[in-house]
This record gives sequence, C-alpha cells and structure tokens, in this order.
Amino acid sequence: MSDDFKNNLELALGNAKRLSNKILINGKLSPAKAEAKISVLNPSTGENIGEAPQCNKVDVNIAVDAAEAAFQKWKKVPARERGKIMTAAARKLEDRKNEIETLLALDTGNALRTQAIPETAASIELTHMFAGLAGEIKGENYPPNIPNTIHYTTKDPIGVVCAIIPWNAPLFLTVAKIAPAIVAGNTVVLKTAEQAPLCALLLCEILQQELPPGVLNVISGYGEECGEPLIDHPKVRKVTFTGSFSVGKIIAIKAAPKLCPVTLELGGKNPNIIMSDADLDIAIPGVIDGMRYTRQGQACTAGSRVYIHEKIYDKVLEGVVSKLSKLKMGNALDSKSDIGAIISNEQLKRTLHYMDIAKKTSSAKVLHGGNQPKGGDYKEGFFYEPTLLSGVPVESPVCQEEVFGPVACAIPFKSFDEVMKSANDTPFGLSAVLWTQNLSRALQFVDEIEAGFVQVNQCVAPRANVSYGGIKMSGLGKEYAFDSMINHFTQSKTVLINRGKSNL
Ligand code: TXE
Repeated sequence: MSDDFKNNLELALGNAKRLSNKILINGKLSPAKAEAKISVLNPSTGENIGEAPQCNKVDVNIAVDAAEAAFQKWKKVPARERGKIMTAAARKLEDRKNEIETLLALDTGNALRTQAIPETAASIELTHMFAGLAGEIKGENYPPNIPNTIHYTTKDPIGVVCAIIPWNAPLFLTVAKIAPAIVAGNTVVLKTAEQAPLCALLLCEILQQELPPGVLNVISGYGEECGEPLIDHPKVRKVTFTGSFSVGKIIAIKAAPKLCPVTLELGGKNPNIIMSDADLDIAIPGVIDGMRYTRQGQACTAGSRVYIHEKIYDKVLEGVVSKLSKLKMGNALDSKSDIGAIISNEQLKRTLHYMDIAKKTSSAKVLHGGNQPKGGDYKEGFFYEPTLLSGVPVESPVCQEEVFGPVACAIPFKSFDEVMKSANDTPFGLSAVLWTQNLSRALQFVDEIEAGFVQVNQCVAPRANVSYGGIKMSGLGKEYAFDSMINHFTQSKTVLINRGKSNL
C-alpha cells in the first residue's frame, strides 16, 4: 500500500467514524431517535466502515419541523444574500475537498482519481453556479392589458423540499437538489441512500456551517420506512428524486393526493451509435467513456447499447477491447485504480443476473471481461470486470433493461433508419450519443432521437450549467441549470394592482 493510499484511507475512515450513527438536524450532527442502524460497507473490501441511523416517522417529523421553522425566516432573506451565503458554503467545500473526495471513494467504491475527485470538483462548481444565480430569480412585468392595472408575477420559494438521492453520485446529486432549492429560498430535508450515506452527510455538514440552522437537514434510512413518511408529510411542499423508475412511480403516486410537485431523474438504456463515417479516434474512447466503465457502469447516462455500423464493426470492437484491457481495477482509494468497486453485493448480483442471461444466449460472446475477481487485493470487495458483449439479441433483457453495472452490448446495424428505429424502441428516453462526420445526419439524429440529453461526437458527463433530464419513462423535469431553480424550486404568483385615482 503506497503512502498516498494509506493516508487517503486513514482520512476517509476517520470521517466515516465521526459521522457514523449521525443525522443533521437544525444545524447539528446528532443521533437519531430511531434505534435501528444500517451497516455501511466499503465496497472495495466488503468491510464495515460505520453505521447510518435507520430513521422512521419520528425522525422525519423532527427534521420537517426544523425545516419548516427555518423556512419562515429563510424565505425573507434577500435572494442576493442567500446567494452570498451559498457562495461562502461552497468555499468551505473547496477548503475540505480532500476529506470529501476520499470519503466519497470509501463510501461508494468509485475510484478516487477517475471519479471521486472529478465528482467533488463538479459538485463544488454546481454549488457556486446556483449561488451566483440568486439575483436572477425574478418574475415578469406585463404591459397594462387591464385598464389602470399594474400586472406582474413573482417567483416565490415553495417551502420544505424533500430530496431523495441514490448512491451512484451522492455528492453531485445532493448539490443538484439542495443548492437550487436553498438559494431559491426553500429549506430541505435530504434523505440519503442507505448504501452511501456518509459522504453526503459530510458535504451537508460542511455546507450547513454557513447556513442558518434548519435550512438543510439530513436523515438516513430505507425508502418505505423513512422516504415515504417524508413525502407524505403535510408540510413537505415539493419532492425531488433521483433513482429507479419503479421508485419514481411510487413517489409520483404518493405526492399526487396533495398535488405536491415532483422532479424525477430516473433510469435509462442509452444508445451510443457509431456511423461508418465516424472519426474512430474519438468514437472508440467514446464507447468507454460513454459506458462510464470507470464508474462501473453505474450511471444513468451509461451508453450500454453500443450500435456500430457493420462496415466498421470489427475495427471498433478491436479498438474498444484493446483500451478496456488497459484499465486497472482496484481499491477505490488507491490512486492507481482506474475502476473501483460496485456499490453493494445486491448490485453485483444484479450484474451477475444479467450476465447469466447473456451467457445462456447461444449467440452471445464475451469480448472482454465477464468475470468477478475475488481474493488477493480484491478481498471481499464487490468487483466485476468491465464487460463487452456481442451477439445478444436486441430484445434480450440485457439490451432492454438498465443493468447499472459494467456490461455493454455491441449491436451491428446496416442503415441509419434501422438503427434509429431500434434506438427509440425503448420506454426510456434519457441520453443518446451519435458519432458521425456528416452534419445533416447529426441534425437528423437530434430531430428524431427520443431522449432528453443528446450529444454528437462526444459523450461528456452531466455538469453545471448543462440542463439535464429524461423524457418518456426516464423522468420529469430538468436539473443542473438555471431553469431547474426557477421551474422546480419556485412557485409563481400573479399580481394585479388597481392604480387607483391620482390626486395630482
Ligand atoms: O434505487 P432506488 P436502488 C436504478 C438502477 C439501479 C436500480 C436500483 O437501475 O440498478 O435503480 O437501485 C429511496 N419511497 N438507479 O435500489 O430503490 C432509496 O432509499 C421513497 C438509477 O438504489 O430507486 C434511495 O434513497 N424513497 C439511478 C433512493 O430512493 C424510496 C440511480 C434510490 O433508490 C423508496 C440509482 C420509497 N418507496 C439507481 N424506495 C439514476 N437515475 O441515476 C426507495 N427509496
């Protein structure tokens, strides 16, 4: 173990221990009322690194009461002042980024160098972005279309926001929800994911140091026991969620009776299409980046359906396999690792389940990966090799359902029309990528593809100031840009004022 690796591990374990068994209520880290705990594991070793309170309705009520009380004051703080406070909070994150990124790697198994460091930087950038936009929150003035009347709209905070996040990008997704909500004048109760609760708690603990108590509260626990009472709470006026489609649907149904607005970022089964005229120097690495192999494929944008024109099929596969074989998998906190571990045994089993289906398909071939390394440096960690399959029928669940593991399917195609039909033949519509040097084709693709996040000749990860969200069964609403703050975290009031008679 190198000195760096050892130091990173010690730093992360220290914070995990400090934050173990804590929630954040009214500006203070405190134990929960609920006595039950959830064991938190290091995905890279399978070892226990701490515990998270298994909060229930009692803790939910305390957290919402704290947020509601804080809301009554926070909503009156001028918007620019709220922005300045959030900027100060973002600076605190910068000061402690080493602690945040190492705990992120420990908590999620996402490799420090390739994932945890960039995710931390992107989260700080996103916090700064929303903080800087505070003064832009405004309604509209209308021309006097009613005689003698002043007519305008306001953009007001909604109230207590319930934010529920998953484990795959716990920092970026936390900030994507809480920063616009708080800058817009709302207060938040965040429910972390049971698999990776500690790094989000650290991030919020640091942010909260600059915020008035109760503006940001964090609880942990399971969906039914903690998430559902939070959504049901009468004082919760807005729900924002990232996670699976099945839970997104439950959340929408639960929020409906009180007409509580919801923002949903759900899953995808995204096409990455390489035309015969693509520049392969960028398209081949683009398959690997697009599949988010260095995040173990655990990204909603993962381009797991890799459509390759038959004329270049063999050449592309050869290039991708050669690059995949150079990626080093290992402990997330070792800076030498390109790829870390899958979040949990449960998610690993999900990958194994889809691989079983693939391996039972007579036409399927494993072009790279397909094994679960164990023992040695891998200890009892949840590792699976980056895997590329060919010969899996498009209608197979492996090509239709979100694996959320490091498994992509290569699919040959003959024509643009054929590939577009297949690419759109899914209930999901999150992200899509096309590689071509033909501008008309690219524009036709943009017109015809059914996805909310579309890229041509690149496949960058979602980031600050790039509006992101799915269509069809992939979600409701956009995040990460100004429109999310206005459209999802404010409510509009229309005002008509009779000017009265002038005495002059
Ligand atoms: O997600 P869940 P999981 C997809 C991906 C993955 C699958 C399962 O395909 O394999 O979902 O992952 C909370 N009421 N994505 O099980 O269950 C839960 O506690 C309220 C896509 O982790 O959706 C956690 O905090 N809350 C995705 C959060 O919802 C509930 C990211 C997500 O959990 C709840 C992650 C309930 N009834 C997984 N049930 C993406 N779009 O990026 C659960 N939760």
